[in-house]
Amino acid sequence: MNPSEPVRPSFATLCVHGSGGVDPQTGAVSTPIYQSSTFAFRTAEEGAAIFAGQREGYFYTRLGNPTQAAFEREMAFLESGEAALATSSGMAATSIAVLGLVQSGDNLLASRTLYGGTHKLFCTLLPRFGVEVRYVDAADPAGVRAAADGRTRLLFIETPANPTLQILDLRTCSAAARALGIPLLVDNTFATPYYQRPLELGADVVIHSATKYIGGHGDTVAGVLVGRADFIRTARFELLRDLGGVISPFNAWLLLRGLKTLPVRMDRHSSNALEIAQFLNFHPKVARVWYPGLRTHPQHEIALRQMRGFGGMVAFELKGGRSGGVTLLNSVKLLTLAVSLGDCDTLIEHPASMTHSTYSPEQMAEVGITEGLVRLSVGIEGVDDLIADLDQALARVPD
Ligand code: LCS
Repeated sequence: MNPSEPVRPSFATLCVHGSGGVDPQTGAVSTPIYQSSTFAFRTAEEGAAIFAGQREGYFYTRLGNPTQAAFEREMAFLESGEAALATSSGMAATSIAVLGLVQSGDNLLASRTLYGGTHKLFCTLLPRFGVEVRYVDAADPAGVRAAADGRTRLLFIETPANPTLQILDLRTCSAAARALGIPLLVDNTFATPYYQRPLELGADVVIHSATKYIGGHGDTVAGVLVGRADFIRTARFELLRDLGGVISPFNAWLLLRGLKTLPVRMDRHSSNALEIAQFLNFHPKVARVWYPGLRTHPQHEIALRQMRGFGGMVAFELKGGRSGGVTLLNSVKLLTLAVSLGDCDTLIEHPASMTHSTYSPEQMAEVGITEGLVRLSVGIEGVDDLIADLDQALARVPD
């Protein structure tokens, strides 16, 4: 290493200290919450110049706010991107990113296994505006190429995918997108930038439901986009401005607070999840377990190459199918029967009837969302307590 080069602090240090340090005006260690919808101009000329984009400055919180900006700076830094845009939800981030790139008559390519809300946006809303979504096996570059034409504007993937934890090779996907001259958009919600940084592997835009691990406490709905400065500028001033899915300053502050403990939480989510996956793997009532950290996971090698850890999400297939799943969900005591993920609390849900009920039965079959599939968002509780609860609930599932 060149001794004159500044040493980049570790990811954990960056999470705690942020990219900006203490508030320069007041010395506040915790970023202040600028709970203001509007910002005064010193003169009419200054107001006109800021509105015209000729001068930097805050003027209205839908278009920027210092607390939002602090969170955006932090996310851009942690994801190795140039800039970020915070939004009111993960779905707002996804819709802004996609709508910024397509027009009526265009099409986009998407991997088949996606969060149910994203899938619904692609299957129902986008077609109403003349945008066709073509589902592809994103692991197959020839198939991706064959599905594209002159009106293809982007490739959208999720890895690890919700709910089956399928892993896509980010380098392969980015090479396929590059060959077509289209951007690769990656939903990085499950991995977080602590475990996976798609922009470093050739992706163009990273999307998060910050509701999940970024916030980390189940108390905030929010999203964020990270990418090149010009893309984010367009997203802010041409999409967010019109669609209005802005994050509140208080929620941006909650996310900044969440980021400070991201690595500590992720390490715990991950080690708990691995132990639970191993426990389930040997359980007689369980047919199959999906966790990228298990050697039996079909894309374990890819996960090892591109992720620094495997995260807190586990899916498993009960031998007892749907009725086994219902019994299990109704029998847990410590685990919480709820959707969402990435909270400190362990959450258990049934994708086919809950998060992915927007898929048709044929689409579910295609991606392996069966009636017996159960999804766990493993929290940070004591893992022995979690295993004991799963054990007693599985004992009630009929053979
Ligand atoms: N991307 C992924 C991978 C998600 O899991 C979700 C939400 C979203 C985007 C959308 O984010 P939101 O607008 O909710 O902040 N996933 C959910 C889930 O699995 N259960 O409830 C919500």
